[in-house]
Amino acid sequence: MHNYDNILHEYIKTIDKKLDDYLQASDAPASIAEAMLYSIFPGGKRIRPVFMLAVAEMLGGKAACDAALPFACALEMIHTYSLIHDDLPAMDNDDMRRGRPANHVANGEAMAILAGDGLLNMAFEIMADYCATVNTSESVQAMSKVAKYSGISGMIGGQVMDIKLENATNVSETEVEYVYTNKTSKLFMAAFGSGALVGGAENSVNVMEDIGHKLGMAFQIKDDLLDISGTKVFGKPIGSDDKNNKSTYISVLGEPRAKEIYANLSSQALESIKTFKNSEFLAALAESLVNRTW
Ligand code: GRG
Repeated sequence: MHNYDNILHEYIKTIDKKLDDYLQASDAPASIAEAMLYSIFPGGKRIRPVFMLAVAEMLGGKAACDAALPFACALEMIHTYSLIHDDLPAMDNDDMRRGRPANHVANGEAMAILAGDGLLNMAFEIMADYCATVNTSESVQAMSKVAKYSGISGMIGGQVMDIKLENATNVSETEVEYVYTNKTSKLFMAAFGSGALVGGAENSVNVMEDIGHKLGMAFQIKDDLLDISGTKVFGKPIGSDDKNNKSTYISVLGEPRAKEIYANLSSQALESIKTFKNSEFLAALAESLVNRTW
């Protein structure tokens, strides 16, 4: 879809330009600035910030999309910090990320830890500065949501349980669901929920977050399926989950059931998106994400 590609390209260009502005504006020592830039550029799919901008624009128009930009950049910085830390020897110990050496391999472990910390702090500085400028309850709620869903009641909590379940036997579906919901879905929920808040659509926050949850779960199951099928070309090495003895829907429930859950979540999320006006781009984006082969 020609128009879809153009819109996606424009969103990514806007996000990348703003990320660059934020990072260039700091007076940090060159070594840490370079280590932070190393993981932000060239980026990955930018799926979370694009979702946030698309949700805000669908619900609140162009002005809402502009207002969502600081939160979208903050979310991408938090996502990137999590990838840097996840690759460290103390965590998943992966040497490659996005097709090139992981941050700690390129910049050393100390600088990689600090680059992750630097991105996390900068994310909150950006959101706090924006909230102080516009002084609205919606913006403060949006920041709070990003904080909660990336913290111990979200991504960090999911990562903790993921580590605890490594090498465990008799892992239940509920335990894996907790990990997927928190480690992966919560950042998608932050994108959808904060996008709705900044889009001035408080009434739609819950339904948006439900869509984010389902898409995040489907995204993670797809990631697991790609990890075993050997078609993942851009990301962690193939078979990474197996190497780390991760519990996944595939290892706990079997591949056919994992595929069934994935298909149900994807179609429910898509159906729900399509109930909104002006949802063509968001629906196409969600569809391309769940159908990805990379
Ligand atoms: C270190 C606190 C802390 C958390 C780490 C996000 C995470 C938690 C670990 C990364 C490993 C992983 C497989 C997480 C599940 C979510 C996921 C598939 C992340 C990769 O996201 P993409 O595919 O990455 O959007 P790109 O490179 O495209 O940005």
